[in-house]
Amino acid sequence: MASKLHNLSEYDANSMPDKAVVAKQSYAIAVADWNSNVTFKLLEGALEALEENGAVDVDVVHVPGAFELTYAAKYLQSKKKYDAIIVLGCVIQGDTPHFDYVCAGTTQGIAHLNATTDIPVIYGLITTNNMQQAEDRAGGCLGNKGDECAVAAIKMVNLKQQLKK
Ligand code: INI
Repeated sequence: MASKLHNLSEYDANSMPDKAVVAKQSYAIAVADWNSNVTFKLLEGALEALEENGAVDVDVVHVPGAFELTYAAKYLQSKKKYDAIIVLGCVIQGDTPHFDYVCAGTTQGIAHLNATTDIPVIYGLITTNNMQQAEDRAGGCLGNKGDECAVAAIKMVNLKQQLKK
């Protein structure tokens, strides 16, 4: 969770794998078009952070809303091309319980993929009470969750390679 103490874009560059290693890997990003003013900023952040850390092979697919992210991630996994998949979305609290169902469904879907499959799916779903909180986390005063997800994706691929040895 982003707070005044934690900026989502900050990470220790020394803890990242060698760029030449990352350059050999493939990444996919599934981004939801709902609240695109936020999610496209997350996408920008993720792409920039991946590039900054050496990634050159990055594919992007779009889905209508957060609820479709699980399907996209599952399909991307099945292609057996990607070392990690990042999902990006933004769900903002409204007047009805719809928010809760979309958040829970998406979160459980992604958690299920991580618990049952080998290719890490990185969870870039912003769930906030209002638009300002979302903007703060998409390149605003609390950094960019897209950056955080890119860093997490690279670290998980590295972890998997370490564990395989
Ligand atoms: N999808 C989002 O990504 N964010 C939202 O805030 C949102 N709201 O509020 O409804 C939303 N709904 C659409 C949903 O994700 C699916 O696309 C739709 O239900 C079709 O399956």
